[in-house]
Amino acid sequence: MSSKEEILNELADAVVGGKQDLAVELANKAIDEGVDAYETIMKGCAHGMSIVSDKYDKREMFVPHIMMSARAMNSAVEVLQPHVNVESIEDPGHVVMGVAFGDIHDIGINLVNSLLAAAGFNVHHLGKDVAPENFIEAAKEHNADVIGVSALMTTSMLVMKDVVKLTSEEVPGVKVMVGGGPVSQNFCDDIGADAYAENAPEAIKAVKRLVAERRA
Ligand code: B12
Repeated sequence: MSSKEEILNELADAVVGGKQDLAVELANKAIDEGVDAYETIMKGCAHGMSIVSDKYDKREMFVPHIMMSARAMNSAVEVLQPHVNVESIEDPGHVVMGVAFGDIHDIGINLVNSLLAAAGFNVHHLGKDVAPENFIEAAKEHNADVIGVSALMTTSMLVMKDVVKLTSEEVPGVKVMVGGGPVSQNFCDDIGADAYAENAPEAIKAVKRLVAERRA
């Protein structure tokens, strides 16, 4: 029998190494041995992915490796997500999520979406390269509490400003949350968005706060 730390470290290593089958095997092992599923996602999968991003920045890893790591991470998260203890809130809130127009980076937002769904939120994911009007349409259709926009490029992050403007004109009261590599709290304040979060766990906290504010 392996210790919890061993399983989490091995899972993080499997993500870093892009070993999909091993990552799935370790995710199943974590469940079998009673390791908390949320902790396994954060300390195994997400931790592995943050090592990968650091290695990319230091030019120790390249894009093909990152794609293999993301695939391994997503497969492990798929195994773990149904085991996360969902809070028993009757209607925890509807969140429309998407990657800003012109941007196809979706590894990070997929991680945020998995944790939001695991936390019990109704997530309506619009995918990547989403025009501002499509966020608004979806917010109307799903009676959204929060719109979440992701951008990984300094060009596409500018689209967030249009989403904020259209939201206040067409669906006033709906909250806008922004995130992704180049985005910061300062940028969030500048464009008048309601929340910024640096990573997936912080995004969950932000959505909880925004839903509560909207319904207050
Ligand atoms: C993987 C990758 C790709 C993959 C994307 C695959 C995919 N399906 O996502 C591919 C190869 C396709 C790609 C393409 C390009 N890429 Co690229 N890519 C990356 C890379 C290496 C990793 C990004 C990543 O996945 N990180 C891991 C995840 C887990 O982290 P994350 O996204 O930051 O997400 C976390 C948080 O930010 C937050 N978060 C994310 N979204 C949201 C949303 C909300 C609402 C909230 C609250 C929080 C939140 O939570 C997440 C989890 O904790 C980065 C470099 C880097 N170090 O970031 C470059 C990078 C983003 N790419 C870059 C560029 C330039 C490009 C290309 C233009 C290259 C080219 N010339 O073709 C194209 C863009 C095409 C397009 N139109 O979008 C630049 C952007 C530069 C800039 N500042 O504008 C970067 C920074 C590389 C660099 N240093 O130059 N890329």
